[in-house]
Amino acid sequence: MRFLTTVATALAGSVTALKVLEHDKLAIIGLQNVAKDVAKNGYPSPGTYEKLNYIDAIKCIHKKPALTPSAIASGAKSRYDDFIVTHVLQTWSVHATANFLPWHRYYLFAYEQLLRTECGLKGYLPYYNWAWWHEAPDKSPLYDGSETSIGSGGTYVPGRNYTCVPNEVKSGCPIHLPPGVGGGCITGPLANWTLNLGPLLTMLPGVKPNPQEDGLGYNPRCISRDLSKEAAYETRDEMVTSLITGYNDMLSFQNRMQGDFPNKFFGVHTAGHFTIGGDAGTDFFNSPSDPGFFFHHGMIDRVWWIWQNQDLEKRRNQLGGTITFNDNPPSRNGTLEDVLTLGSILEGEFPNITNGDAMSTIGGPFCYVYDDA
Ligand SMILES: *[C@@H]1O[C@H](CO)[C@@H](O)[C@H](O)[C@H]1NC(C)=O
Ligand SMILES: *[C@@H]1O[C@H](CO)[C@@H](O)[C@H](O)[C@H]1NC(C)=O
Ligand SMILES: *[C@@H]1O[C@H](CO)[C@@H](O)[C@H](O)[C@H]1NC(C)=O
Ligand SMILES: *[C@@H]1O[C@H](CO)[C@@H](O)[C@H](O)[C@H]1NC(C)=O
Ligand SMILES: [Cu+2]
Repeated sequence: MRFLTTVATALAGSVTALKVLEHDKLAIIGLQNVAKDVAKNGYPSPGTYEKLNYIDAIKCIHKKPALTPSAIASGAKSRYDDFIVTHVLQTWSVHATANFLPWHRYYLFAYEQLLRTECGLKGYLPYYNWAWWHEAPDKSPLYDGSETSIGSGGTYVPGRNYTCVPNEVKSGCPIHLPPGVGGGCITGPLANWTLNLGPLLTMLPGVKPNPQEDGLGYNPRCISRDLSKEAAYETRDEMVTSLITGYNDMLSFQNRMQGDFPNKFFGVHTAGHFTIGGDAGTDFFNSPSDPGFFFHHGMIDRVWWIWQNQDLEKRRNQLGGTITFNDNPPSRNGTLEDVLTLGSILEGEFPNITNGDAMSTIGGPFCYVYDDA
C-alpha cells in the first residue's frame, strides 16, 4: 500500500475544477514527469531496504512483551501475540459474517500502524499478489527463503497425507489437498521465530497440542508451512477477475471469495490460506500467527477494494451476510452501524469503529490506495 502521494496523484485530475495557481500547474507537470520516469527507470530505490526494514519491524514486534494479561491468554508472550489473541477470541464473529472484510481491513491497518509507531516501519504493508505466483509460490520473493523474504515454504517432509479443506473437524473434509512442497519448519530470516499460541482447529502432523482447550496456552514451536501449487492454482488471475466481475452484490461476492466447499470450490480467500499451509493455512483461529497472513489478507483487502471501485455508488457501502458465522444460528443482517472492535488490549490505540467507517480506504481512519508499482 502506498498512501497519500498516490491519493494525491489520483486526485490530481480533478484539481482543474478548483482554482489552479501557476506553480500548481508546474507541480502537475512535475508529477507527470515523475510518473514517466518511474515507468522508464523504476523507483530509485530497488526495494531491498524496504523489505529488510519490514522484516526488522516484524521481528521487533515479535520481541516486545505482550500487553495481554495472562488471565486472558497465558501463552501470549509478545506484542505480536496481542494481535493473534484478538483474532482468536473474535474468530466466530468476524468470519463468514457481514463484518468479515471491514473487520480485517481495520485489523491490517492497526498492525501497520503499530509496526510504524513501535517498531520503526518506514514503508507500508505490502500485499502478496497470489495470481502472479500461482505456478510456483515457493519461487515468489515473499517465500523464496532469501534474506529479503519472510522465510521459505517449509522443509520438505515426505510421506504425508492430504490436507482437508477447509478442515476435517467441522466440515467433514470436502476437498482433499495433496501435500505441498514443505510440511516442516521454515528456513530463512524467520527461522527462529517462535509461535507461542495455538493450534486450535487442526492438528498438523508433529505439532504438540496446546495445553489449553482455548488454544491460548503456551506452546512454543517453529513456523511451519507447506506451500501448495494446487491451492495457488485456485487464485490465478482468471479466478480473481471472475470474482470481481461476476458477483455484483456483496453477499454473493463475499461468499464466492470465501469458497463453496460442498461444491469443492476453494474461493480465493481459502485458497490463499492453503497456499501457505501450516497454521496460516489450516487453522483459521490462529492463522495470523504466521506473518504471511498479513500479506495474504492485504490481497484480500485489495480485491475487495478493486471490486468496490468498479462501481462506487452501488458497491462502496454494501455489506452482505449476518452477524453469526455462516448465519448459524440464524441472526439479523449486519449493518453499517455495527461496531468493529480490536479488543480490550488494542482498543486504547485503535478505538472501536463501525462497519460504515471501514467501507472506504480513503475515509474513516484510513488514507490509502493500492499501488501496483
Ligand atoms: C490418509 O488419511 C485417510 C483418512 O483420512 C486414511 O484412510 C489413509 O490411510 C491415510 N493415508 C496415509 C498414507 O496415511
Ligand atoms: C537462529 O538461531 C541460531 C542459533 O542461535 C543462529 O545461529 C541463527 O543465526 C539464527 N537464525 C536467524 C535467521 O536469525
Ligand atoms: C438481509 O440481506 C439480504 C441480502 O444480503 C436480503 O436479501 C434480505 O432481505 C435481508 N434481510 C432483511 C431482514 O433485511
Ligand atoms: C468496543 O466494542 C466492544 C464490542 O462491542 C465493547 O465490548 C466495548 O465496550 C467497546 N468499547 C468502548 C470503549 O465502547
Ligand atoms: Cu481472519
